[in-house]
Amino acid sequence: MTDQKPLSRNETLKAGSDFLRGTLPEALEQQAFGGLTEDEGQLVKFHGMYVQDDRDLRPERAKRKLDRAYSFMARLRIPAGILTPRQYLAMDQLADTYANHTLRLTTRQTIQFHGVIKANLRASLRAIDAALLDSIAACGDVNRNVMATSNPFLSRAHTEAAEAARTLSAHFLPRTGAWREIFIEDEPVTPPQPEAEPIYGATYLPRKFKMTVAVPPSNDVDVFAHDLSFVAIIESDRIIGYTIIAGGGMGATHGEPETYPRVGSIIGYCPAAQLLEAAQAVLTVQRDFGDRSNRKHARLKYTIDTHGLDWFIAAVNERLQTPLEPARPFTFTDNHDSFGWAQDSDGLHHLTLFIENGRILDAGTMKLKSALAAIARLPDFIDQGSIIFTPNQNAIIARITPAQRQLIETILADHGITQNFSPLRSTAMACVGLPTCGLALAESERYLPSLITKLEDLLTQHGLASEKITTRMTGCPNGCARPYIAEIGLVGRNPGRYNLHLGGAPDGARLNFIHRENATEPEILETLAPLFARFAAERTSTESFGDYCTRTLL
Ligand code: SRM
Ligand code: SF4
Repeated sequence: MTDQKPLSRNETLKAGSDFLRGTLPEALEQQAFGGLTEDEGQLVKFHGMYVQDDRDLRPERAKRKLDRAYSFMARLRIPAGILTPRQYLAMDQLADTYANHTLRLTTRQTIQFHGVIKANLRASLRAIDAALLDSIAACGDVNRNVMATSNPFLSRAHTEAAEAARTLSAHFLPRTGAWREIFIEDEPVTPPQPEAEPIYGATYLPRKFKMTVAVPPSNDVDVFAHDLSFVAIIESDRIIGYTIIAGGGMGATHGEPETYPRVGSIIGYCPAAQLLEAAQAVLTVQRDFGDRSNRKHARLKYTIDTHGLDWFIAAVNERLQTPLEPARPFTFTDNHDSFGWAQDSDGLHHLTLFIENGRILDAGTMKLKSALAAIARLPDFIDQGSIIFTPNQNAIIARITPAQRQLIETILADHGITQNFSPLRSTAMACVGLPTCGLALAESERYLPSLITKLEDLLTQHGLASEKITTRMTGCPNGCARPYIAEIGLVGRNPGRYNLHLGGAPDGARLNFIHRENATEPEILETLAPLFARFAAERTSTESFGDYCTRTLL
C-alpha cells in the first residue's frame, strides 16, 4: 500500500472482525433492539443486508420518543439475474412471509427485500439458502453481483456471457464461512483449517467493486458505469475475447468536487481464456493501491485518476502472464431493454416485461406479483422456464413453449397487467429512495411515475411521443440508477428538488452535464418544455435528445 494516511475506521473493523463475524451472532439474539450497532451494521452489509428504518415514520416516532422503526433490507446475489421458476416462487413466498409483500428488482439484476424485521432475518436467509440462493457479497467491500447482458438463451454468445458472469461471481466470492455460520446453521461451523481469504485478505477491498459482461450491440449493463466491464468480442456466435473497460463509477457527494461520476476507460483486450486472470489483476491492483483512508475516495476510478491510466495499465500487465492486447472495437446501439416477445433458435419464446422501477407488487387492479407467481407455477414452465432480471429493473419470462404463449398473455390480462407504456416510461429508472434508503435527500421511486406522466404530455405536445429518451432519477447523488449517463438525469438535492442533468448518450457512453441545479417540478417542466420544442424543430434526422443537448447547450 502506498498510502501513509491513517486507515479508515472500516479497515480496522474488517481486520478485527474474524472474517466478517464481529459481534453479529450475539447481536441477532438481542431482539429488544430492532437494529444493530454502527459496526455491526457495516459488517452485515458483506452478508447482503442493510439496517434501515421507515423514514416516513421518523418524525412521529421521534415525537413519541420511540426508537426508529428498524428493519432490514436483504439483497440476493444472482449473477446474470437468472432464476428458475421454483426459485422465483420461493422468493415470492419470502416477500409475503417475512418482508413487505414486494420484491424489488435492482439496477444490478437482482432482488431486494425490504421490511424484514430482525426476528425474521435468519428465517429469511434460510428460505434463501433452501432455494439454493444466497446474499453473500451482495453489499460490502467486495465484488458485488456480476451482471451480464440479459437473456442467455438468445444466442450462444449470450449463454457464454452469463457463464462468464457466474464464473467471475464464484471466483471472487469471499471464502469466509461467516454467512452460513451466522445466518443458516444452528451450531457454529468450525472451519477445517484456519480461515483465509486468498484473494481479498483479511481487510477485503478498500470499497465496493462492480463487474459486468456485455454482448454488443446491447449495452443494457451500462459497461461504462462500473469498476470493471468485459465487452464480448464475438466470432461465429462464440465469445473469443473481451475488450476491457475499467474505472467507471457513478457515486458523488453534493458540494464535494473531489468526488465525481466517471465513465470507464478502455484498457485493452484479453482472450476469453484470460478472463479470470485479467479480472483478478485489475481487482488486486485496486486491493493494493486503492485509498484505504478516505472511503469517499476509495473506488477504482479514483485509484486510476490518482496514479494515471498508463500507470494503471502497466500495473495490471505486471500481474498477467501475457500483457493485455490492444482493445478491439465494438459498437453499442442502446442501453435499454427490448420489450415484448422474442423467439430463440429452439423455437422457445421469451417475454420481456416492463416493471415500473422494478417493484413487483399487487396494487389495486394491477396484480403483477400474483401474475408472475401464476406464470412461474405453470406446468412445464416451472421445470424448464427461467425468470431473468435485467439491469434496467425489468423481468424476462424466458423459455416459454409456443403452446403457453397465449396462456401467459391471458394470465397477464386477467391480473390487469398491460404493457402499453410510452417509450419514455419504459426506459426510465428510479432508485429506491424514500422511505427505506437512509441516504435519500428526495423522493425517487415513489415520485418518478407521476413526473413521467407530465413529461409524456410535454413530449406529445411536440410530436415526440414515440421518442426514447433515457430518463433516470435518484434521491441523492450516489447514482444508484446510473443517472449521470442518462439523457435526462434527475439527482435529488433536497425534498422536492433535483439537479437536472442533460446530454447523456443513447448508448450510455458519455457523462451528462448539470443544466439546472436544485430545481422544483415546475422548474424542471418549464426548463424541458422549450427544449423539447427546439429539439423537435432543430434536430438532425436521427439525432437523439442527449446528442442534441450536448450539441446545442454545451
Ligand atoms: Fe446503490 C448505497 C440501492 C445500485 C451507488 N444503494 C445504496 C444503499 C444501500 C443506501 C445505503 O448505503 O444506505 C441503497 C439502498 C436503498 C434501499 O432502500 O433499498 C442503494 N443501489 C441501490 C439499488 C437497490 C437501486 C435500485 O433502485 O435498483 C441498486 C442495487 C444494486 C444491486 O443489486 O447490487 C443500487 N448503487 C447502485 C449503482 C448502479 C450499479 O451498480 O449499476 C450505483 C452506481 C454505480 C457505482 O457503484 O458507482 C450505486 N449505492 C451507490 C453508492 C455510491 C458509491 C460510491 O462510489 O460513492 C452508495 C453509497 C455508498 O456506497 O456509500 C449506494
Ligand atoms: Fe438511496 Fe441515493 Fe441510492 Fe437512491 S441513489 S437508493 S437515494 S443511496
